[in-house]
Formats: sequence, C-alpha cells, structure tokens
Amino acid sequence: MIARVWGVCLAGLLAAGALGCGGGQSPPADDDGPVVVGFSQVGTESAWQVANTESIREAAAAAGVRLEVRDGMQKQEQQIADIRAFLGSGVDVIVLSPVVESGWDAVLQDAKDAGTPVILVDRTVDTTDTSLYVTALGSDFVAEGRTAGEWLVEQYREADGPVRIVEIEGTTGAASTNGRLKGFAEAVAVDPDLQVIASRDGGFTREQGARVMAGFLKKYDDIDVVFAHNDEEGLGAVDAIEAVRKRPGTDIKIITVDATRAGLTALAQGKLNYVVECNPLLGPQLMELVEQVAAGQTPPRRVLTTETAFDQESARAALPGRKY
Ligand code: GYE
Repeated sequence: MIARVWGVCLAGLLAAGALGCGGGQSPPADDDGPVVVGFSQVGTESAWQVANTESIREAAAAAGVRLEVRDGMQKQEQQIADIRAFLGSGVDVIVLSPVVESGWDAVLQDAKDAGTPVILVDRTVDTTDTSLYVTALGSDFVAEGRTAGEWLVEQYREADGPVRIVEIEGTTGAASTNGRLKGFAEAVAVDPDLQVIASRDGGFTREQGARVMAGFLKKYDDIDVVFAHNDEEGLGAVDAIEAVRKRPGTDIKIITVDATRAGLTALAQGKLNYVVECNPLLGPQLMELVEQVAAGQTPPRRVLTTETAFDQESARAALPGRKY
C-alpha cells in the first residue's frame, strides 16, 4: 500500500506540477480498475437526504466510480463503524457527511494514517487539524439562515410591536443546524421587535417537527412566525397548526429550508411563506472532486453550491421542473 501510494503521489506530482500529497493524505492507489469510494451518509430522514444519495449514486455510475453507500441512521457511532469498515476493505477515497460536527478526530486520524483521503460532503466537521480531510463540498448554512432572517426583517419592516418567533432546529450539533441558527440570529438581530421566544430540536423530521410545534402551541398562544430548519419540520408545523384549527401561512407564518417538491407545493398552496433552497444534487460536483483526488491533484479546500430562495409566486413557477 505504502509503495503504491508513493508511486501515485509521484505520478500526481509530475502530472499536476507539485500539487498533492500534503498533510499526509495521499491520493488513492492506481491503476487498473475503477476508483472505489466508500460513502458514509447521514441517514434517510428527509427527502433532501434521499435526493442527495440518489444524485451521488447516479453521478458515480456515470463517472465509472465504484461506490459503496452506508446509511449512518443519524448516529455518529454507526458512521464511525462504517468508516472503519471502509478502511478495512481498502477503499480509495472516503466520502463523509457527518451527522454532527464534533468528535471525528480519532477516526479521521486513522484514515489519514492509512493514507485514505477523506472528502466531506454536505455537512462539515469541527476539528483543529484541517489536514484530516482534503476538501469539503456543500452549502453555506450560515448564508441559508441569514437569507431566511433577512426575508423576515423585510416582511416586518413597517410593522410595530413584537414579532414572536419559534425555531424548530435541525439535529442538535449538525453543521446545517449550527449554521442556520447562527445566520438567522444574526439577520433578525437588526430589528429588536423580532424575538425568538423558543427554539428546539426537531430532528429534521416531519413527526418530530409536529411534536415540537404542538408543544410550542400549548405553551404560547401568540406565535407569529416559525423558522423550521428543513421542509419536513415545516410540514410537521403545518400539521400541528391545523390540528389546533389555525391557518398555517396566514395566522402563523412559516419559513423553511431545502425547497423539496413537498416544500414548494405547500408554499405554492400558501401554507408556507418562504423557502430557502439547499441543493442536494451534489453528485456531479462530488465526482469531479473524487477524480481530482484520484489523479493526485489538490482540490480547493471548500467548494460551495449555488442556491436561491422561493416565495409563494416563484414556487408556483419552479414546481413543474422540480426534481426532488
Ligand atoms: O437540510 C435536511 C437534512 O444537512 C443540508 O439535512 C442537510 C440537511 C437538510 O436532513 O433536510
């Protein structure tokens, strides 16, 4: 393995002009046969995750990459076991979408020691040693939260008096949760009338989102706005609001993130008010990065996806072409 790795490193250096091989992570060995990628995915809790896995599977097939996907079931221990299994079977590249940000150093160090490069996709890790992964592809979650908050600031620009907001967070500790919390808080801070009165983990699922919202509705009778960290949670909030005979989108405004078909449909129907896009179709960009790493090149450290946001009118226009 060591000899093969060094051989490829040298080839990579010659081909790419002094790039690669830094930080102890070497490009995969050789040679004849396809590049083998082990992908540790967060889970299947949302349409976003399902579309993301599908996009990566399709792009791998098109690129002639042999892909093994393991479902982490939203559990860090499962993902760590899956990464160790990939290392045991000697994959060329590991792709990881980490359920939470912290606690990855030991297993990533093992990957580094084994000479297996790691690419992060979607969510990121919080580590002081950035040589533990080669590159990170995904969304700017802080920007997503900020976009949601800025829309709200605009909506209430002329209004007087407090606006009471509840937040249904994504999985506690996930990069997408932390970023959205931060960006939203920063944006609404410009208007002291905009008050986040409660914020709880909705686990990125419709069921938990509904449970959390039902709890908020019992506790507070004057909620103006919900910021849900994904469409599933927002749709769960719709269920809970309808269950107490209020009108989602009218009596209580709802903002979500993702812009899946189900999210945009509810937006077009007036049950949601604003949806920030988070693009799951990362497969083609990911395979470009895999190919660069496999060729011994050093890709950019951070690759961001381009995203937009929808109101009720633009959702109606976008829906017919929506893929996920
Ligand atoms: O928004 C949510 C999912 O990390 C961007 O995870 C991802 C998030 C996405 O379950 O629907």
